[in-house]
Amino acid sequence: MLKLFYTPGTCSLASHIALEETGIDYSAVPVDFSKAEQTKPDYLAVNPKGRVPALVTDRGTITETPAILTYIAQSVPQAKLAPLDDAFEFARIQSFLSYLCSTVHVAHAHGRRGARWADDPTAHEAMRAKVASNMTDCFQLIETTMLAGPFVAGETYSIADPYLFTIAGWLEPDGVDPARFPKILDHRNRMTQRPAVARVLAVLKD
Ligand SMILES: N[C@@H](CCC(=O)N[C@@H](CS)C(=O)NCC(=O)O)C(=O)O
Repeated sequence: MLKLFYTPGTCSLASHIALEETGIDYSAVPVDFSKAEQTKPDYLAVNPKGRVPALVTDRGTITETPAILTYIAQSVPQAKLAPLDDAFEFARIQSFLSYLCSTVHVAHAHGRRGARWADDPTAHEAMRAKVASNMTDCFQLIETTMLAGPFVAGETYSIADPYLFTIAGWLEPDGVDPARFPKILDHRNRMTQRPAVARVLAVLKD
């Protein structure tokens, strides 16, 4: 059985929702950041990167959200979470996942995790000060050129949707008013109406 290591409020939400959408049996194990569990030997034995998510399979552990999402879509093809038999459309989904992972998530992380990139507290402050404008630029691009609507790939729901939903949830904490992005707001509302999303959010509240 697949086992997902997750932390509420983090990017692990995307993988959590995708697993729930498949309907397969899986277990979800919380990693408590308030106790720095991600840095402790027990968790580092699961994921030496010290980050969530990590997905433990019977063949080993997968890290990195795009890889986990793709693995879920390919392992449970009947859930139809990606256009597996269309190389071009699948590449477009992968392109979207990569953008969220390598650009948008990193822009967000500059607000809280500046110590990854600099030791100087004034540099941390300078990084924090850029988060709202960087996130605005990223979401403007998504709104106008990447989100077909109503879902990322158009009418068909895919693994790109829980990932967008997850990262769009960081707009307000990053000081960006989501009202300037009507398609992204509509996407967020549609997502919260999905039973799988509601079930995961209920688990995270407990
Ligand atoms: N590129 C990784 C990023 C994983 C990541 O940075 N996760 C954050 C939560 S969103 C984390 O575990 N942070 C813990 C820390 O920095 O100590 C992915 O997409 O899965």
